[in-house]
Amino acid sequence: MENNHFFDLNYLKEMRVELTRFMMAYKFACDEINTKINILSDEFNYIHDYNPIEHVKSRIKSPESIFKKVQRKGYDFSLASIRENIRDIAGVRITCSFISDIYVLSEMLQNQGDIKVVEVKDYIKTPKPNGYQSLHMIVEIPIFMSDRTENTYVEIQIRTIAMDFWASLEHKIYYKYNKEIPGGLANELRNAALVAAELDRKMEWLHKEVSVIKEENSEDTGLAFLENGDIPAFLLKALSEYQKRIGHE
Ligand code: 0O2
Repeated sequence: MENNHFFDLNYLKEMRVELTRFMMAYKFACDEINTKINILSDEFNYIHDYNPIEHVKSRIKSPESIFKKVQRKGYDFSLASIRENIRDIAGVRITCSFISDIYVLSEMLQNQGDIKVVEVKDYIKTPKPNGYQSLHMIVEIPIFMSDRTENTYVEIQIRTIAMDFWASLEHKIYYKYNKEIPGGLANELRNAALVAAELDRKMEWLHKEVSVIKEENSEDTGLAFLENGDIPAFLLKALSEYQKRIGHE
């Protein structure tokens, strides 16, 4: 009885603290990545004339899902093995307007000094056979705790609104049919993915055309960025004074 860990109160307490620490690191990692994305988003709102970030969602994988994945992949059940092998416990999904935004954003994140890129899977250049498209990155970031630093993996998925729309419907259908989507439906989903990709290409083209026209107009007045209603009043005032001084009224 004495040797049975499950009746040892101290052992159970230690286990609880260990597990709490383990899951907490992933929550903090999500918070860190969300902060980085919020900073980029605010910077885009204030400095540039449009923001590529449409939505951001984050989630921590449930213990049940972690357990199932460990079992499915045949990994060891120790915390050390789970930490090393299950790299999507913390997940952040960013939805962008255009395909080019996905790559701009992924570069910006990859260039941040405290982010180590471990793996990039480009399902946009090479979609999955079912039609799934998205850019996936596994990154590692340091989480500074009171007595240790935990390097923690986060999976970042970046996709367009059209890709996200497709993926969420496919996800629902996949589970509705218990992971065995009937052939006819799977074909229709593949076709829908092609239509979504075509829509993304068209929207990108339109976006570029509009940007060129905007740039031409802004060269005329030099005031393009005044169109952004989010610019603080003191900045507008300073800019207008400056323009008066250099004779650009
Ligand atoms: P959830 O609920 O989003 O967390 P594996 O995890 O073993 O399946 P791998 O190589 O580790 O494969 O991961 P991969 O291919 O990078 O994709 C993992 C995540 O991408 C999935 O997480 C989904 O979120 C998303 N994903 C990948 N393929 C598809 C797909 O065909 N359809 C949809 N709708 N989403 C996909 P989870 O853990 O499966 O789900």
